[in-house]
Amino acid sequence: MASFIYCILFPALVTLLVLAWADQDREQGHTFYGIETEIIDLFNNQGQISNGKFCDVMTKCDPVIYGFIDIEKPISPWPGAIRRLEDHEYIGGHTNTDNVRLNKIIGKVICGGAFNTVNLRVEVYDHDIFTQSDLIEQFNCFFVPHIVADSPLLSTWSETRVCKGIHNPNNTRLTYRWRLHALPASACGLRYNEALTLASQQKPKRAVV
Ligand SMILES: [Ca+2]
Repeated sequence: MASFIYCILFPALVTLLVLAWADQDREQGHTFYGIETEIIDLFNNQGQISNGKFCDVMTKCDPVIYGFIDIEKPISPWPGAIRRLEDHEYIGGHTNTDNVRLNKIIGKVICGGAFNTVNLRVEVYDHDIFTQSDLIEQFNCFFVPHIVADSPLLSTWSETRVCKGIHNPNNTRLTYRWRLHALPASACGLRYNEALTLASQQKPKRAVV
């Protein structure tokens, strides 16, 4: 009898308690999400770097763009939660152009916990062959994700918004949009694209924010 209690009944009770706790956790708004952001257009009409000087003398800029979805320190000054260069996601590199149509999506898996403001941080450099790259602009692209879809397939984009440039805002402009969807707990720890594949194979489950 004792072995039945210890080997079967007790583990079963523990499992039930854990599942009940997990359900309560979801009901309270602590669940798993995928955030997607699309970096749409970069405008730098005057071909300037962050201090107002021109990127290049004879040619247009050579913009190299990086992005990072910051949910840990969204309203902190740069670099916020970016700790290493590798944290940045490479968005694209272009030569001899001031304005760029990007349409590049980057996503992030949120493993439980609550969050409010999100900051898509975007950094743009002018690449030079013989000298160090010059900073064109650092952008804060804030949003509060108030709509969450049950699955990636049901997720819809927000309206297009304009990021805030912090060095040369009268010259530079960047547009973006966002969307948010629920993820299964098993997506936690995966890269965003892996999580997306996993979620698309599962039946949608209602998320609560
Ligand atoms: Ca250049």
